[in-house]
Amino acid sequence: MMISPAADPVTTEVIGLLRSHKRAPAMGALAMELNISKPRLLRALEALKELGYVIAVDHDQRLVLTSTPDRMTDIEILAGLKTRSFGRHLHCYRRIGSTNATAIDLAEHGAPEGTVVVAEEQTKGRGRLGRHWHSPAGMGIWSSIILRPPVIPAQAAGLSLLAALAFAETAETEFGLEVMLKWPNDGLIKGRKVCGVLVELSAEVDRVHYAVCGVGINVAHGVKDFPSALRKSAGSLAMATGAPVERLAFYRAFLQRFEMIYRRFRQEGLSPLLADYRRRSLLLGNKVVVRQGRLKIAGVAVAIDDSGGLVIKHGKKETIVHSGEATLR
Ligand code: BTX
Repeated sequence: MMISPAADPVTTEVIGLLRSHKRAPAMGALAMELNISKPRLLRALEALKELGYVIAVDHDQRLVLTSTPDRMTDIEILAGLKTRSFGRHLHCYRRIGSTNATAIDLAEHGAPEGTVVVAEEQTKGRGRLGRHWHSPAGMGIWSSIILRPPVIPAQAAGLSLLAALAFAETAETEFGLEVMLKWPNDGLIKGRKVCGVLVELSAEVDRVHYAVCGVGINVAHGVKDFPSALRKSAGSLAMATGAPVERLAFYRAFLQRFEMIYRRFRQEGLSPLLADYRRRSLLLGNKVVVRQGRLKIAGVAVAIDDSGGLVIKHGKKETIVHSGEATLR
């Protein structure tokens, strides 16, 4: 089900007014100011309360917005979002199968670059290679962005690296955390996976039609909120900082950062951005195994080349891999 308080112009106006006044007018005066009936205003206030806004009435009967919910709704994401295209078209859901699946559907129907699908909960969150991504309600940021980069498919592979880099830079800037990137697309903090990226492409040999860049960020989980199989490997921003983390503020900062990185990628390609990725690489300089289906490549990760491929040295030979599951040996 979609959540879109912004779709109702009255709700949008009411919340705008409440936000901009420490003490907004009393109910009757507010209805007059908005040129709506009092019952219509009451309906909008009820809808806002249901979404978790706390609106008090002070001794003069004036309305006071005392708190806003940390919910991934269009109205809240857009409040203070400083991007040109990322998130300017927003599809917010309470519960969805997979934001990537819905974004692919929207992209097929012509949704513009920067369109975002975000959900409070995913019931069929996708990882890479058909794996599952655990995405419980209210705990994380489960979101997909539609991109239409003017590149060939091989170049679009770099988008996974850039989304992971955007996560790392956001977590560092917002919280001073140290993030390591496990090629190609895991964001780890204190050895635990906090962020995963799944890029799905529609392309012909010479041209990408669109890329859907799905990003999952664990925000509020404590260890016990993960299924037992993930308790040793997964982490969240709250676990890393040791304090509650507001999803909305982090998400806005992430969208801004990712848009900045992506614009540079469109103008200059991947290679100027890779230094920032390499600095955070968990694998470089270490013994690794990369599995690609049944194929297993073992050696030392010596470089990430300018196309984003991992260069593995074994004996005197070097192999460059562009996809796969890497583990430290
Ligand atoms: P991945 O294949 O690299 O990681 C999936 C693996 O990670 C799983 O097999 C499991 O071991 C582990 N895992 C599952 N859920 C979590 C979690 N919440 N935190 C840490 N580890 C986990 C990574 O795939 C790509 C994930 C992308 C998820 C986003 S969410 C929004 C978008 N929509 C969608 O369906 N997928 C993407």
